Amino acid sequence: MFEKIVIANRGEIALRILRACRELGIKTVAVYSEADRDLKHVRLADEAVCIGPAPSSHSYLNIPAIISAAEVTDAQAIHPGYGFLSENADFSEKVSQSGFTFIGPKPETIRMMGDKISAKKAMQAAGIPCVPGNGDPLTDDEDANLKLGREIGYPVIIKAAGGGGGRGMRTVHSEAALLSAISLTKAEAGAAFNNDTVYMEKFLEDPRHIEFQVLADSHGNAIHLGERDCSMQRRHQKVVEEAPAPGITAKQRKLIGERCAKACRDIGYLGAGTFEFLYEKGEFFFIEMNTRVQVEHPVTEMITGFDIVKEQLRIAAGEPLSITQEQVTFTGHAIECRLNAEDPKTFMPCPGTIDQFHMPGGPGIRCETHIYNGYKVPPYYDSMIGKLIAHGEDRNSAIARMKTALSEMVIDGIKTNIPLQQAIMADSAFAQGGQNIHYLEKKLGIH
Ligand code: MV4
Repeated sequence: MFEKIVIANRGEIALRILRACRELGIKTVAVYSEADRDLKHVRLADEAVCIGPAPSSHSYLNIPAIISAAEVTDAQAIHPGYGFLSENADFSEKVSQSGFTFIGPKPETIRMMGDKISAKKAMQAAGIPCVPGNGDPLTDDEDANLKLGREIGYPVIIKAAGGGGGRGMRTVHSEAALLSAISLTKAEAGAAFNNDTVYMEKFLEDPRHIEFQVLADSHGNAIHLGERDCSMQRRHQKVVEEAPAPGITAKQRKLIGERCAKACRDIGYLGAGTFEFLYEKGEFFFIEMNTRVQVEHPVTEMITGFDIVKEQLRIAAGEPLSITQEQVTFTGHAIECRLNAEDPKTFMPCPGTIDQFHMPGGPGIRCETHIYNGYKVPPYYDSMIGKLIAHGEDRNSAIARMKTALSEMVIDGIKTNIPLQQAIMADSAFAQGGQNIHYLEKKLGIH
C-alpha cells in the first residue's frame, strides 16, 4: 500500500479521501488554493501545500503545481477526486511520467471515454446496449445524413464527440431541421471543444438516468455494485440520487451489471467507473462512461456496505479487489440529497460565512461535508457544500429518515437548497419513485 498520497481536490470529497487514507494508514498531502487555507481537510492532513491563487485555473487545474507538490512531499500517488483534473487524460499521463501513480484508469482509457464516439464504439463492441444510431462521425454528405435521420426516425439528437454531461448537443424533430442543426452543432462543438466531430442518435423523450457502478483491478477482476437512479436533476446538475433504482428488478441488475463488468475486463479498465444509461420503456441504452469516483458514490456504499474510495486506493496500489461479485449484496435503500450554497428559488450561488451548523444524525444517516461553524464558503468553486445520505430498510424508510435529518439540519448565515430538498422529499410523485429526467424541471416550472 502507498505510504503517502496527494489529494488533488477540495471540499467534501477531499475530506472523504482523507478519511479513507486514515483507515488504510496512508499519510495525506492536501493541496489547496489561497482561498482554501481554512478547509477542514487541510487542517486534518499530515502535510499541506498551497498550489496557487483562488481561481481553479491557477490552482486545482494547475498540473505542474500539483505534480511539484507530490515531488516536494515525496508522495507516491495522486487522487484526483471528481471534477477538476479527474478525467483529464493528459494529467494522468503526466502524473505517471513524473513517477507517481494516478489513482484512476489508464490515460488511454480516460481518452477513449472522453471521446463519446470512441466510448460508444467500445461499448457496442463489448455487448453493452447503446442508443439506436451507429455512432459514426457525420460527414458533410447531406444526402447520407438525411438518409441516416430517416433510418433512425425522428426525433434524433446531434451530439458532439467532445461533449458530454449535457454540453454540445441539439435535438432535431423533423427532417426539415436536420442539416442546419448539424452545421450549428458542428460549429459550436469546434469552438467549445476544439473538435467539430458530431454523431447522430435516436432522441429518447422521457428517459430515466440510471448508472451502474463498477470496480476493476489490475489482475483482470471486475465487479459491479448495482445501479443508482439520478433522474432528479436540474440543468444537468443532479439534485437527488438513490440506490437501488425504483422498479429495476434483480434480473435486470444482474444482466446489465454483469455486462458492464465484462466490458471492463474487455477494455482493461482499472479502478472505479460508472456506466451511464438512459432507461426508457424497460430498456437500457448506454450514453457515457465516467472514469472517476462520483459525487453520488455513497448511496451505493450504503446499500452494499462497501467502501469505494478505499477500493480505489487498493486497486491503484496493485492489490486485487477485496470482494468477488458473489459477495456483493444489496440491503435496503439509500437516498442522497446534495446540499448547495444557493438560493432555493433562483438557484443563484450564495457564498458567505456559516454562522451556525448543526449536523443531523440518527440511524441510517450519513453527512458528508467539510463545513463547520465559522467556515466561509468561497465564491470561486462549485456551490455544493455537502451531501446528506439516508439509508433505510426500504425506500419509504429512507425518505422518512431523510425528512427527519433535513428538518434537524441547521446551516445559518448563507442560503441553501435545504427547502428545495424538503419539498422534493414531500412530493407525492417523488414518493412513487421512478420519475424521468424532466420531472424536477417541470415541477419547478422550467420548460
Ligand atoms: C440523450 C437524451 C435523449 N436521447 N441522448 C444529457 C447529458 C448527457 N450525458 C447525455 N444527455 C442526454 N442524452 C439521447 N439519445 C437526453 C439527455 C439528457 C439528460 C440525460 C441524463 C440526465 C439528464 C438529462 C437532461 C437532459 C437531456
